[in-house]
Amino acid sequence: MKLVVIGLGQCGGRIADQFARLNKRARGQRGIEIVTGTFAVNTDAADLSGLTTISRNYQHRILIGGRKTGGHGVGKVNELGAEIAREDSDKVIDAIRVTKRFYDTDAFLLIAGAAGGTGSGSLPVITQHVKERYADKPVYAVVILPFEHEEQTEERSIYNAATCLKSTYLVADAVILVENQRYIRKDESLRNNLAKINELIAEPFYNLLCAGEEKKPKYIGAKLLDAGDIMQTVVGWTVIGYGTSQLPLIRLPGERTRDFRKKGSETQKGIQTMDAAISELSLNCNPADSRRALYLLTAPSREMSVDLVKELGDYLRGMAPQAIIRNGDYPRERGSLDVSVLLSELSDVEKIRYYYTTSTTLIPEMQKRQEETENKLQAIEDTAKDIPSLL
Ligand SMILES: Nc1nc2c(ncn2[C@@H]2O[C@H](COP(=O)(O)OP(=O)(O)OP(=O)(O)O)[C@@H](O)[C@H]2O)c(=O)[nH]1
Ligand SMILES: [Mg+2]
Repeated sequence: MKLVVIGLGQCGGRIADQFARLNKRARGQRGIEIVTGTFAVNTDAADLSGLTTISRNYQHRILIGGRKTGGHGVGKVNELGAEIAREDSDKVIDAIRVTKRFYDTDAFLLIAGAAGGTGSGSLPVITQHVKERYADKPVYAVVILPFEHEEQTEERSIYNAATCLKSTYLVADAVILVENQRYIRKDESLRNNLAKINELIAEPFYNLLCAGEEKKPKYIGAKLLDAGDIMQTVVGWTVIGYGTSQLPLIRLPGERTRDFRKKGSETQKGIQTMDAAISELSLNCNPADSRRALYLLTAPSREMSVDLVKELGDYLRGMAPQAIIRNGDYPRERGSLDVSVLLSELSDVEKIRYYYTTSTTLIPEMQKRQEETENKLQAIEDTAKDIPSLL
C-alpha cells in the first residue's frame, strides 16, 4: 500500500519525518516504495527546520499562517490552528498536486498531536479539504493522545483532544488512535526520548504497507495482504499493534515438520507474538468492541504454515468474536517472527469517552474563568478612567 503522508504541527511533522525514513528503509532493504510523498505543515518555522528527512523545500515543508503567527506557532490555541488551516489549506492541496507518481497513491495518512494548537486544530480542517478534493481516496487520521502528565497539568490538553477527536471523526475515513503514555509504561526514560517513541509509533505500519507492494514471487505469501484488505478493514476508531519474537537463524532441513512437539512450539511462539501485539496496542481498548480486524504474519517462509496462520486467526476470533477478520502472510524476515494487528470500527473506546465527558464539564468552568478575567481587567480600566491618556 502506498500513502501520501502529511504531518501537522510539531508532533505530526516529526512522525511524518519518521515515515519518510520508513520509506527509505523499504527502498533500501526491500526495493519497494510505501510512501509517494511526505509533507510537514506547521505555523512554526523552527519546527519545520528541525526535521531531517522530508525534502527541504517550501512545497514539502509548508509554513501556514505566516502573517498571523510570525512563524512562531499558535501556542496551544487549536481554534486558531483550525482558522489558519482554513485560510491556507490551498497551500497543502497545491503541494499534494505536484507529488510525483501521485496516481500510484492508495490513501492519505494525516498525523497530528491532539493536545497542541496547530496540529490539533488543522487536522480536521485539512482532512476535510483533502477528502473534498480527492473523493476517491480514503483519508486516515493518526491522532497522538497526550502524556498523562500533560493531561494532569494542563486542562487545555483535554479540551484540545476532545475537540480534535470529535471533528476529525466526522470527516476522516478512520481515526487511528495512539496514546503517548503507552510507550513510557515500561521505560520511563522514553518520556524524554520522543524520537524513540516516534520510531515505535511508525514501526507497526512497516510490514503492513510493504506486504502488498512486493513483486518477487518468493516474497509473496500464500495469502497476500494488499491495500484492498487494509482499506476494507480500516474504518472509524482504530488501533494498531505489533509484536516480534526472535527465531534461531539456522535450522536443520526438515526439522520443522518432523517433530510434532516442535510444531506445537512454533504455534506457541506465534500465539505469544500475537499476544504481544495485542498487549502493545497503540491505545488500551477491548478487542471485543472491534467489528473489523486484520493480522499479518511476517516470518521466514519455512516458519510459516497454513496451520499457524489459522491458529492465529482462531486466537484473534476468540478475542474479537464480532469482527470480520482479514489476514495475510508475508515471507520476509530472517531470524524473527512478527505479527501486526489492526483492530478497527471500535464501537466503544473508554479514553475517548473520558475526553468528551471531562471537557464537557470543563467548558462552563473555562468560560467562567474567562469572564472573571475580563471583569477584573474591566475593573482596572474603570479605576483609570480619570487619568489622562498619552495616545
Ligand atoms: N509522540 C510524539 N508526541 C509528540 C511529539 N511532539 C509533541 N508531541 C505531543 O503532541 C502534543 C502536541 O504538541 P505539538 O505537536 O508540539 O503542538 P503543535 O501542533 O505544534 O501546536 P502549537 O505548538 O501549539 O502551535 C504534545 O502535547 C505532546 O503530547 C513527538 O515528537 N512525538
Ligand atoms: Mg508547535
